[in-house]
Amino acid sequence: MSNVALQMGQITSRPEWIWLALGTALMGLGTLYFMMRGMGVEDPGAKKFYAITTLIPAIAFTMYLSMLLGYGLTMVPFGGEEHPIYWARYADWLFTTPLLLLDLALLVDADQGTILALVGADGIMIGTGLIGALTQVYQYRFIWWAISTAAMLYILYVLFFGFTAKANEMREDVASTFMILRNLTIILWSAYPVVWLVGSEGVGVVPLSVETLLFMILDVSAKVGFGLLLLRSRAIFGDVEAPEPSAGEGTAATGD
Ligand SMILES: *C/C=C(C)/C=C/C=C(C)/C=C/C1=C(C)CCCC1(C)C
Repeated sequence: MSNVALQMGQITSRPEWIWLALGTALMGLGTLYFMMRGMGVEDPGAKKFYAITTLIPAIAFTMYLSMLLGYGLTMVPFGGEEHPIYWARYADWLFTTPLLLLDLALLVDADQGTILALVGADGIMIGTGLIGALTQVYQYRFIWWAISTAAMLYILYVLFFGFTAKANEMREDVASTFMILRNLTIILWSAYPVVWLVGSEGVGVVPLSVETLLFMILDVSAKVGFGLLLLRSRAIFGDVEAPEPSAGEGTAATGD
């Protein structure tokens, strides 16, 4: 058997490979779709949203591929056993979660101090999550989980209070798009610590294949689903585009 064939055999010998393959495909398709949609966009504000929102599934695509091919996987001993841990998730999340927050921040025109605080808390959330995933003393894994969850609660608090207050001062379409994306983010992000806790990183009552499916659904919804809702909204265009003149007879009589 050739080397390549041997490696292919290893991929399908991991039952979760199918969900990693599906995740890779959906992230790839999402990236291509956002790229194609963004090609004709001229508005500088909208271009910014397109660039950020396309980058998110693009990064996830590379990390899903690395997990599928077995590179993003390592074995960690804890509780007297070796456990398969997909570390590449954290490399993905370290970059994609701040970009998602940046999308929301740009939408409500958040100040730089708030953005810095959010991105900092986000780095702590993902960094301590990774340390927890790689920690070998079983009980200590849950200390890191708790710190990571505290950082997440801070982020969701800022979205729920600070950002919402800002959104209410914005144009109607911006405020309503923000509310939808805010709720989606709060619901989806809150599920991550739960999946981690019940999955192979935590107490392990949910098998790795099911955990991989759950993370894939969350990742695709929080990135591609989020992007679809954001990029098809008029909220990403600046004020100049907001009043849509109803072309036709009505205006002709006024003479201007
Ligand atoms: C596209 C990927 C997204 C939106 C990922 C979000 C990930 C989280 C909100 C992860 C949070 C975690 C905790 C709060 C505690 C346990 C460790 C993590 C990293 C799973």
